[in-house]
Amino acid sequence: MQRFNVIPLDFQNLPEEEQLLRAKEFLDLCRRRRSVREFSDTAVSRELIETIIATAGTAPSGANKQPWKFVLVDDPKLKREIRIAAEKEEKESYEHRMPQDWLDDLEPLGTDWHKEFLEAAPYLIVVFREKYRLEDGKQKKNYYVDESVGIACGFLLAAIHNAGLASLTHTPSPMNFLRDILQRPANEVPYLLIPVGYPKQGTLVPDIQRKTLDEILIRKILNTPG
Ligand code: IYR
Repeated sequence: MQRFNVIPLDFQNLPEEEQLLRAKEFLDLCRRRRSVREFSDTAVSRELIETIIATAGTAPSGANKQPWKFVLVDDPKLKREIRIAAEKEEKESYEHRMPQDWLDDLEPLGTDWHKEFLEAAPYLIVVFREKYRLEDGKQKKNYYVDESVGIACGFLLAAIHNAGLASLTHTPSPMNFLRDILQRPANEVPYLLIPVGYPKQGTLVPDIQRKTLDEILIRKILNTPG
């Protein structure tokens, strides 16, 4: 295998105050992101949503294989088909498959098997992970596929929020029906379903709290703050 050519790194050295300012602004932005389950029918421009998906595609990935596909759905007929199939699985899950502990953990969030948002949101982004690639009819390996696609979804969610749109990370289970409905090949496995749009006016969200920094950060460092 030939090595890639190398090019100078495009890297911006920022003054420290600006670094901290940007980091704090980004934290503040991310703190205001919430999962939304009620969408208005306000349209989202194609250019905006496609720019956001391009951002997800900038994520790092194992051996740069970029093992992801983003299926963008706005067709009401397809959205309805997805809703019907998702609700069928979710009803079965909520009523028979999910253990009581799980149902108890979801109770405060008020979720159930009804998935109106799958039709209400102007766009659904269905993320697929490519468990292998097909090149000249041969199966080629991808690496760290779950990690890579998870990171790309992180970029995607941040880009959606940054653009002033709302989203939900929805994981109907099992979700293989998405491959059939969206006619994706056997090497692609559905990973996450993300409705995107504007929140319905007056949307209420659960008053949840994020863990504090001291709860999530374990410091093994020599430097004392100064
Ligand atoms: N997939 C189901 C259940 C569900 C599971 C978790 I973990 C959540 O944080 C939220 C919902 C659903 O979408 O309702």
